[in-house]
Amino acid sequence: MTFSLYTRRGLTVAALALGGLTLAASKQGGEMDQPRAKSDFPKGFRWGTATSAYQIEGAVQEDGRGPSIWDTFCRLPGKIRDGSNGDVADDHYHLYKEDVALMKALGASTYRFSIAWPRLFPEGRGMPNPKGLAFYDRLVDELLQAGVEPFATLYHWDLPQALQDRGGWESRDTAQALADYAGYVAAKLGDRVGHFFTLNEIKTFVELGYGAGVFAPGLTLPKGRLNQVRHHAVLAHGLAVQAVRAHGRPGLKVGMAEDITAALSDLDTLKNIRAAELATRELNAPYLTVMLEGRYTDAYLAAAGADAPRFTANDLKVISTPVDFVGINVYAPGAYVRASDAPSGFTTIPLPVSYPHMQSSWLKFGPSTLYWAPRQVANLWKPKEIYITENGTSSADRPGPDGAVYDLDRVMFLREYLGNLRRATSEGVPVRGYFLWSLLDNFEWNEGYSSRFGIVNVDYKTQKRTPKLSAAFYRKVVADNALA
Ligand code: PNW
Repeated sequence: MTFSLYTRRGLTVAALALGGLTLAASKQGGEMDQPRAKSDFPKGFRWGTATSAYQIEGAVQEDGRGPSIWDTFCRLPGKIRDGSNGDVADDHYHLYKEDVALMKALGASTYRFSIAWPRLFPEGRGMPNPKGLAFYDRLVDELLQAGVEPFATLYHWDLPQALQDRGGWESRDTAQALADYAGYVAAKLGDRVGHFFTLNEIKTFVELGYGAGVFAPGLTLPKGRLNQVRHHAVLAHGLAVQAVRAHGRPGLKVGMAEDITAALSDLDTLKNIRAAELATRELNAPYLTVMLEGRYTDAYLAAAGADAPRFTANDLKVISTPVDFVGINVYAPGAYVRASDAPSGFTTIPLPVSYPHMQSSWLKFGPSTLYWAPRQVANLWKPKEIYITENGTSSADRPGPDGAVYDLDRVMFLREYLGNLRRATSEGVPVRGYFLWSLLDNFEWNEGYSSRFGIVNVDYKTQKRTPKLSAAFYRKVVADNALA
């Protein structure tokens, strides 16, 4: 590639980003712009972006919203890297129309957002707050008007503080409270929202919030109590699936949006591929595996010993209530393994310290994870439909002197991961859609605003939105339903 070509394309991209996603690049001519063979995704494949309430909405004291565990946690000194909180975030509560317009400009046909439980039930249960629901009524109507199909997550980590005060996920009652809230939402929004996700990434909020203590509510529970928290959370999922079905219209679809720990094999021989699949089943034992099989694996129960969760046979039935689809969040390889003679059938290969990662140190670069994870889910559990409910990356991107954001690392990441997703769909793995995390830079939990995952830059001082290079990239993928 010559320098002059780079410059020319650079300028084109700058105009594009500043001009609000008008795609002029293909009109520029030159050898780089010749049409190439397209690699298609299946017809009707759903392309979207994803966000969550506490990370973008702000307006935490408005219209009767009650406090959540994240409002409380952010006030604890030293817990959030930049000392920030979600009080204002992207001010999406007020700017949602602008944000829906961004989605429309992107050409995305779907949007995954979450509903803030403490807006609807400030105390977690009891009397609903109609003003809280009214916001999601407005948002859903705006989306539908823009031709964007709403996919709603019921729980993206913002537990009402009032419920935490009564034990939070250590209490079995919290699972029932979530189901009651889920049924209410399905009754009120289910006429217009056709897809619901129960809980987002049980694994992440349990491990980091109740185990490591680095996420809200900041607890470091001993093993037995932690296993009980895991159990209550998957129980909440099953109860919520039933509640959504009981209160929503017929035909409405419901499933999970779980962080899969996907094992990759070090060398893809048939034996190793099988071992990796076994490893994935085992590594997700208290989460996806119990939700989809209705049993805790023998190895999980044996390893837990006296610390195993207390449960009934009926609990397992509820937890594994059939779902309409499996949603998986896929960012990084969960482990590298190979076949072995050990009882488990696999052994784990350590990562070299030089193994590459994106801006976030946990975000190891492993594009083939987006091939193997859905393929393993399809082989292990045979779901009718799979959604990639999150995929994306952080980047230390900043607007340049020309105002544009050249997040080339994110474009590279998306191109490689999507190429692997396409391999999966072309082999018949039933992936029906993909939600890019995230539409906007936003409040990245304990990283505060220091970590940016958006394809649209947010200037937190002015709330100005500027689509990045990756937005132009994604817009073209969506328009072509293909990778160039
Ligand atoms: C997911 N980890 O969180 C969440 O669903 C989003 O809310 C979040 O913004 C996004 O991924 C990006 O982080 C995770 O440390 C947070 O392995 C941390 C980890 C994984 C997922």
